[in-house]
Amino acid sequence: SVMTKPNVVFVLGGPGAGKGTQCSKIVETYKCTHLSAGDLLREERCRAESKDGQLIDAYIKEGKIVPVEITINLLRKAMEETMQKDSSKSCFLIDGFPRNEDNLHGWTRVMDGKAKVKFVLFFDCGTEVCINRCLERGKSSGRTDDNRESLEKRIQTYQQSTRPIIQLYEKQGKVRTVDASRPVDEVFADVMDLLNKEGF
Ligand code: UP5
Ligand code: MG
Repeated sequence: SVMTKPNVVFVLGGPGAGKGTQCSKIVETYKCTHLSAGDLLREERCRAESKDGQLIDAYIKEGKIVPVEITINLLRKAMEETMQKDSSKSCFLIDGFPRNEDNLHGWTRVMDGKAKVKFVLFFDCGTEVCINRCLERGKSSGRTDDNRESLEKRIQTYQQSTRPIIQLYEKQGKVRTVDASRPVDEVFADVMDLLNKEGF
């Protein structure tokens, strides 16, 4: 059967900006599938047979961006599986990707012509708020990168590598920004307005 080309929204923003939280809420209301690149990498790290496990582990702790060959294959597989199970699920929220030029090149190489990137949903949130949210979550998350040392590196990587990607999309008129420093429900109200305007 002919599969329709899925629509993709890249969901970006600093560590703790609320990407995961907002994506969970979006899928409750809209026919979209949430794929968090970070979650996929953390799952892959845990798979006993994964040869990439140690590498992923080290990169995440250091707040560095995992080589795209690994990430793009996880994303592609997850998208294919979703579409095989339910062909009506033709909208993907890709959370936390692309984070740098390497990610963007990998996406273009593997997914160009196979999916349509509609826009970047950018959760704009100050550094202090981001850090405090992650430290708070770190009390119970078990995430190896929710500590001050890793967080400084995550923030630095975000500023140096991910912001330029957002700027690149901005120049193409493809960024939709939401002020993510407010309470969850206020942020989500803006998200809904925006998605409705985009015809979701
Ligand atoms: N919270 C959320 N919204 C709130 C609000 N409005 N008000 C108050 N509190 C709010 O939220 C974080 C915390 O804040 C939660 O406790 C939440 O309740 C609260 P969350 O929704 O989880 O924010 P999110 O933006 O998803 O934060 P996350 O920590 O997941 O962002 P990161 O971008 O840092 O993490 P990610 O999982 O995407 O990546 C982790 C690492 O994986 C990267 O550092 C990198 O090493 C690696 N990675 C790659 O190498 N490549 C990739 O493509 C992706 C990841
Ligand atoms: Mg997340």
